[in-house]
Amino acid sequence: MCSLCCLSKAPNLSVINKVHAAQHFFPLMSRALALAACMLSSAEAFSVVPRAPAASTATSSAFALARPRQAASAPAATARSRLEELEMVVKPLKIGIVGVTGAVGKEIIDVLGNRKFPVSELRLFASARSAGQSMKTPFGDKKVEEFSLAASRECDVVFLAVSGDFALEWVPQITANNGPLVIDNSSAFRYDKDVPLIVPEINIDAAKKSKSRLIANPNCTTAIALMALKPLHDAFGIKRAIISTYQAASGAGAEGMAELQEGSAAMANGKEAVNKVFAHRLPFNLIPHIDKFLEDGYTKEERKVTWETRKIMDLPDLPVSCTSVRIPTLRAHAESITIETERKIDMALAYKVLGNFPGLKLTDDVKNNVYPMPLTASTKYDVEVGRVRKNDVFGEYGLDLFVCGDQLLRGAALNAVIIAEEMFP
Ligand code: 2RA
Repeated sequence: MCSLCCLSKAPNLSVINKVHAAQHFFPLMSRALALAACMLSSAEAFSVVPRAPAASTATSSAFALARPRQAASAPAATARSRLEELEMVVKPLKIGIVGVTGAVGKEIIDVLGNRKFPVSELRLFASARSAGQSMKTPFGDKKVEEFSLAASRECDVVFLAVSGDFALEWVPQITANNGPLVIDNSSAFRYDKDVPLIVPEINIDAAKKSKSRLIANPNCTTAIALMALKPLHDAFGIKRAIISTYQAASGAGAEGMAELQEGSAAMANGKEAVNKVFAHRLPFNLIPHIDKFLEDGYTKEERKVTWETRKIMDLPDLPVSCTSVRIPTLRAHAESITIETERKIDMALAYKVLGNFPGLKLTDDVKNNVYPMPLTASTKYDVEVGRVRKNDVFGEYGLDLFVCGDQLLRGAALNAVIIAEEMFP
């Protein structure tokens, strides 16, 4: 039986996960085509199939909701009418990206192309300095425009990959009077109670229920950690978490990456490395300092992990302590995580829920030296999780694990694009 047929009949996968899986087997397949294939290869794919309870709350994905629920029990529709339904589901959108010359902006363009996002028009916005430049995109060569409110409001979705100050100034004006949906990568509005803060596989429902025209994309470190913590919380209940991070230069943008690359090249040639972006030289070093220090001794980066974990997981009192460290890797963050749990750990269940969670790849075969690493997680959509073991301090009620995810993808562009996919079925 072909992979797609197997997928379409998989009993405990929702359609969104079948689509995820189909795209995993056939990376160049567009999301629409993957959905069509899953739909056409089995009438069962139309039903809202209950998933393993611990795997995800993403059963109400856009595609799941977009499909007619009654189709599950209705007589099988013809292939033609299913394709017609599909065309209704995937409506091309006018997309604007602000900050296209930065590392995240460029990734958003690529992710839209790779995922065959239905784009009717792509507008690339940047500062006056970059306006007029031509950029090659999967949607053809495009000219960069200077950002303007009027032009951004002509879009259906606007991705912001710029500073928090820019977001504070412009988001209220872009979204005013039912303006475009804005997906903001900055931290400006993340802690506003009326603004959904979303990792789509975890809490897309919060965005769907919200009236807000703004959705905040989380801090990269938080998004990567939560891809593993959510299924573990559903299975065992997380009581507290301690996280130590190993964060790549890309967290400081294209300038941070350039400083690492140029500094490493300089040192390899016996010269000094210059540091302007980072507080100290990054090559052959690590720096336990990301973002500014707060009164309590934590850095703001570390507190973002605490605040955002609580909001996304809807666990307002969860104790989370984080130490954030910048290391000389280019674009994947790694994190060592210890959790204490409410319920006894069952290792088989832990592996099962981690292995089933969409967007997470169980990478844990220590006999063969397989574990998450920046080397293997970079440029990948999935977050890797491994080194999963009971924790000696918390005994039966604790786990240690190691995660690694691409900072520019799950930590920024990919997360933002999946949000848009889910919001515009
Ligand atoms: C960093 N988390 O790694 C930040 C970027 N959002 O610096």
